[in-house]
Amino acid sequence: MQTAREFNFDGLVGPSHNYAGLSFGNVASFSNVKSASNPKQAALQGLAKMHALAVRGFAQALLPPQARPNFRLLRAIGFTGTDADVLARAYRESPVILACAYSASPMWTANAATVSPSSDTFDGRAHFTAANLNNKLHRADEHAQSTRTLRALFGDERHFAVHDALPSTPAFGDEGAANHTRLCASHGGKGVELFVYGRVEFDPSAPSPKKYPARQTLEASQAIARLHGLDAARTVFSSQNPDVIDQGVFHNDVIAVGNGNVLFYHEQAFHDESAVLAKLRTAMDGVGAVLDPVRVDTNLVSVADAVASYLFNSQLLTKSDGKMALVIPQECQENLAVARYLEQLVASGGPVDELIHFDLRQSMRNGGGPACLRLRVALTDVEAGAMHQGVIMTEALYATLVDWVGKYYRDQLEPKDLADPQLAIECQGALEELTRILGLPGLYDLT
Ligand code: SUG
Repeated sequence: MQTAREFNFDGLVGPSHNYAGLSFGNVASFSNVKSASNPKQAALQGLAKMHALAVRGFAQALLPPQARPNFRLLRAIGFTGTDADVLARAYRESPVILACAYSASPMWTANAATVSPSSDTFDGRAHFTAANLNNKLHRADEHAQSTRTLRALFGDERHFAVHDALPSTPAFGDEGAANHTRLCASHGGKGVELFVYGRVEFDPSAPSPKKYPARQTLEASQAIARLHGLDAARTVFSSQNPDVIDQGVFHNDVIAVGNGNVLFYHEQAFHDESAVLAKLRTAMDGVGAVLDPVRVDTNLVSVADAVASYLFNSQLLTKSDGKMALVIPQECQENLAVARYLEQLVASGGPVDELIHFDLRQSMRNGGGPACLRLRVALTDVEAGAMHQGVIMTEALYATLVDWVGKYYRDQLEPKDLADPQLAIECQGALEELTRILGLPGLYDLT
């Protein structure tokens, strides 16, 4: 077994971070629609998390923002003329579609792709499949840039395979790593991959939510397992509890998170809790790991409190002493029930003995917590050396990016500002400089 580390690739928040209320089923996105955002603060909050975790010795990198506005989308639906004409007419005729073209959503990189480390796959390479995110117009085009970015970072085909997104049709609705977690004895050894889906396209009798959409299908999860060449004995598919989707749990990472042999989850997360635990135990037995379930009962934390605080949208990080830290948003400490639960969790002598909290309010107001902001990629030392190095968080990169944000980002953005042609020019200038900072010329397809 090779030594391996889990890198967290956080999404660098882009200069047009805004609140457009585009995600039906995501309570925070819906409740903050059309409020003013602060892109500068959003980017600095995200960078502060990356920096603090890198300083603590966790492997930390970033994924760059996507080009905004998405002129390809606007032109494809009939807005023509100069860039300024396109923006003015889109704002006049369909401000919501303009907001889609300006969406902040690529910052939540847990939705960029599903990742299987090399120790799990048939050909010993790390596999990535960009998520098609086809449930929402504002996210449905992200996969093109996500694929391009992942190929720029993980271009060495001796070690990495980056697959195109699944066909963009409801049967293959795929939201990436937000509905996927990996359990193992150690990151470098074989693992068990758990895929959680919200509905089954070709089985109308399977559980599905009534009110809000289920974004991930079983068919999509199965396709990814096939593409990545996962071993069936180490792959578990489980249905999310449709009732919690209807309470605002639009991705499974809003109600469960796994790391190492620990599954931290809410009692109501799964449609059939005992079946999923039994399957995980059997599969983990095959890789020499013993499941350590940390189950949170409804009488301690309700689903509503979990959704409001994002307790489960936390990062579980293994420290050098083998214990785990839970990275939480500060909303967890402001929610009485959750704060009380967390106090008891760290005192319980269980796997989690530390809480690290961050102010991520700008992201939280759009329904994105610490776990949404990062894509996990477990890499052996050789693989880590083979990926593009310019995105790894260092003191120097942090300082450069803080200056860059200071130079290009506004500290207030209201819905009407999306019509300002100057904003598009500022975004373009910022990304041009970013490609130089990160050493990624040609990252964006601006044709
Ligand atoms: O897809 N919000 C994102 C939040 C994604 C959170 N990711 C994970 N749970 N992994 C979404 O709903 C809101 C955009 C807006 O309304 O402006 C948005 O897209």
